Amino acid sequence: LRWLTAGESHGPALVATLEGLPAGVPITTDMVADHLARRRLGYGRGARMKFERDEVTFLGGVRHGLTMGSPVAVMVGNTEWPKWEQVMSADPVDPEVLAGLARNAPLTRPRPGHADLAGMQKYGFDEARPVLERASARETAARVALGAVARSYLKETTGVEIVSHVVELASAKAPHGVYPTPADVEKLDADPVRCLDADASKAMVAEIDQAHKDGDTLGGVVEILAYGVPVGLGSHVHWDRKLDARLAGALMGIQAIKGVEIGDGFELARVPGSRAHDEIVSTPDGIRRVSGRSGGTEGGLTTGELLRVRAAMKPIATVPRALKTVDVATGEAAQAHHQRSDVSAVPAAGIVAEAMVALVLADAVAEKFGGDSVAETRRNVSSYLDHLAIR
Ligand code: EPS
Repeated sequence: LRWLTAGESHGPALVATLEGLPAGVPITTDMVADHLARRRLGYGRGARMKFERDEVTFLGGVRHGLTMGSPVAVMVGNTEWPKWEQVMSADPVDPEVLAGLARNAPLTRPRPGHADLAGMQKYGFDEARPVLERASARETAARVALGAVARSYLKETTGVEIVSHVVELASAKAPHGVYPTPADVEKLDADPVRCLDADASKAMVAEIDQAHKDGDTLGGVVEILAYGVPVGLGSHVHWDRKLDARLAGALMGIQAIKGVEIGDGFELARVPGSRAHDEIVSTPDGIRRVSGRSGGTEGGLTTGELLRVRAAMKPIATVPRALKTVDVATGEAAQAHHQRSDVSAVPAAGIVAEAMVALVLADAVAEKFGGDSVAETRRNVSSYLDHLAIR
């Protein structure tokens, strides 16, 4: 599969294309809109989530609710565009008109933790607008749109289902080792912070309330689970074919993610080998692992057990109690630019992470099983599973 996104935070729309899917994947505007709505959930999001709407339009690749095998193109329109039409116009705008717009004031006080400063230096801009417009996590709406297509493909061809939950928010933690299933998604989406544990959820909400009062922002950890992943996605034979490497890269590519763990991840470095692996046993259901410490990958291949990955999000870098910076127009010490911000976007990051995991798994399924129609891919999947020499 190949996929790309384009579009700026305050542009007319985000667009995304996905090439390489077979024909016959069920997908509708509503299916995409549902996932985009899930991405807007979460206690601690800023004002923009309330007034802005995502408008989904398929531009290609889908007919009557099914993919056609041609590239899928989807547009996520931004209802705030009329306010930004001049500031973000693709065509030149009269400089006098621009000068009169408060929204167009040059952003010369780069925010620590954002792409602002290094982006200005690298691309030769004298203010941060052209950098932050693309660096913004608004772009994740385009990924979630494609993720909706990828997860439908996965479900149709392999039965894989993806669930995420928030396991840490600042110092509040959900109990370790409790994994939500697809049956819990509705409950998770109804929780203010998408946490399965009611007490931990309350503690997370309290953390957000306190940070809000303090003019601060918070990060956290999301865990993504993929159920029904067949054995043998990815490969041990080369570094860039290892599924865990591909998952880590995809998750690190989400704005504000600073760490990724597969299974018990860093914790495995702290225990001896006798307690770090998943012993193999024969059961009436076939060969199984007795535990899930590896997160469902060994040697870069999926094992057929529950796939489990975690991503750590740093606190939002637009801190209301603005951090120290330098005004690049004057060279003077200054306070970083701040207009508004989320206190925390960790619950939303979980939805974005689901999309990234779906895209990585869809890529690995397409590579392993091929097929130009969903029916053909399904036949290839069942033939492979039916002929596994060791079970
Ligand atoms: C974002 C900052 C905020 C978020 C935005 C991502 O926007 P603004 O700076 O305009 O208030 O609301 O996220 C979205 C708009 C979205 O749809 O997720 C950032 O700096 O990454």
